[in-house]
Amino acid sequence: MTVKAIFDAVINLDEETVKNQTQAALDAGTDVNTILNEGLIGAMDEVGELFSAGDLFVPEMLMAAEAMKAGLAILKPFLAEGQSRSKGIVVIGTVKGDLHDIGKNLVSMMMEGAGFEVIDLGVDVSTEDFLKTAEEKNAQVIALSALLTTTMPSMESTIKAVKEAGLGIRTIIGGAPVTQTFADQIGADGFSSDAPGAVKLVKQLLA
Ligand code: B1M
Repeated sequence: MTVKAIFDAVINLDEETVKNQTQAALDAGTDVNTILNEGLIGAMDEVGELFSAGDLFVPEMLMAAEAMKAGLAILKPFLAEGQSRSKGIVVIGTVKGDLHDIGKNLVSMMMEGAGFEVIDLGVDVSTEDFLKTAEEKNAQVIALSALLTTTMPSMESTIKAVKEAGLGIRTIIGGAPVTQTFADQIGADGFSSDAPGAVKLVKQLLA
């Protein structure tokens, strides 16, 4: 049993081994933050790099994310507040009128894997719900996903409302039809074409 075994099991998409090794590491008294940062989060960073390099594809990335989440579920009771500080709070959702959630879920999982607290509002999320939740939870970032050209305007209205609220909340957008040009046009703070890129973007915005 080593933290490396947890890391390797995530890379190998082996959810059962991730669960067993995470439990074994806890039983052996390994520090929770070491398991989290060097085992689970470290592996997801590596998965992101492999994806960006074209050495790993979306299905594998989803499986790795599921394996990581299984380990995270075991650690959760031990991650007492204040012990393992979140890197930031992100409110995420698929915009109003849009029911596609596979890519958004991937972004959400990768962000959790990277150590952010993610509040996932699901699909068909209104501007009001994004803003209200971000305000209530003191989120630093609102992350918007859209898969339909017809729902992209919803991103613009949400970003406009966020700016008007003047709370300093940053916005990032993504989804198959979304481009950097569109992000610039509507005043988003960032755009990424994929989930690992969205994680990098949030890390940069909150650095
Ligand atoms: Co729909 N659909 N769909 N669909 N669907 C598309 C998007 C479409 C391109 C298919 C096509 O015509 N070729 C087309 C949109 C055309 C357009 O607007 N230009 C389309 C359509 C038309 C529709 C309906 C209108 C069909 C109908 O009913 N007539 C309808 C709309 C329903 C609605 O939302 N109101 C509809 C419904 C559905 C299903 C429910 C059947 C299903 C969704 C199931 C679900 O999500 N739970 C579905 C699916 C599966 C697709 C396709 C085939 C696959 C989408 C997907 O999950 N890809 C899609 C065609 C396609 O994209 N090839 C299509 C895998 C996923 C991992 O990728 O979501 O792109 P993706 O996420 C990527 C990046 O985009 C990025 O990261 C991920 C990779 O790392 N990303 C972000 C995503 N969000 C991000 C946020 C970020 C950063 C990056 O920061 C915040």
